[in-house]
Amino acid sequence: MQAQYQPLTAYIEYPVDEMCTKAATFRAHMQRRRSVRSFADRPVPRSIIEDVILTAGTAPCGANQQPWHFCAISSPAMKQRIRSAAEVEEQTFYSGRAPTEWLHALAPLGTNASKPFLDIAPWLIVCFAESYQLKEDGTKGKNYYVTESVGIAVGMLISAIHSAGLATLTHTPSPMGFLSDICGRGDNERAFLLLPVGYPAADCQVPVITKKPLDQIATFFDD
Ligand code: IYR
Repeated sequence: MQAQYQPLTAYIEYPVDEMCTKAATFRAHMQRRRSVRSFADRPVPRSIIEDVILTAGTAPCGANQQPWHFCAISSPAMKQRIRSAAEVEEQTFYSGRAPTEWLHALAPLGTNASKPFLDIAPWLIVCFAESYQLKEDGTKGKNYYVTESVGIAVGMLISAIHSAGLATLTHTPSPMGFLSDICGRGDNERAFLLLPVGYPAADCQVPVITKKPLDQIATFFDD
């Protein structure tokens, strides 16, 4: 297929001082984001969930293949099924499957096998990665940079949720095969991440953690 180009009309250039303010303001905004494990059961309008998913769908990705699918669940019965199945997996994880070193790394977060947020949060967004395409004639097509692409999309999804004023958690029950069954997704997709979305509970507590400073996460070569 021949490439087709059009002018970049959507780009907006800001004066440098305004760029500096924007970058710093956005940083401060993102630094207020916390992973939340304790949600209120207050409802969240579906249109917000549609918008944050559409934001994720703008993510850059390998060959523009958009190898993702998002299942947005507010059905109480489905949330209950997901919670029950996740807690079965988590029980085995915390009581034997997880190596001691892993449990040691999780200790500062205080997590355990109980996952009430899975049926209390008003929405669950289950993110699937399309490992390969399944064409109409039944043949398979290759997708490129699937993990990178879906990782970027989910990062944008989390930012969009935070920006809307809601809280979420990157939840990874492992293994996640039960999510494909409950959501009815095909063999060419694998569950990537589960995000409960909603308001934090009024008495929500978060672990005391710090993020690495700039000199530990970046090296500049600019002299
Ligand atoms: N899936 C488990 C364990 C867990 C693993 C990591 I890495 C975390 O950052 C947090 C939890 C759970 O959800 O409890």
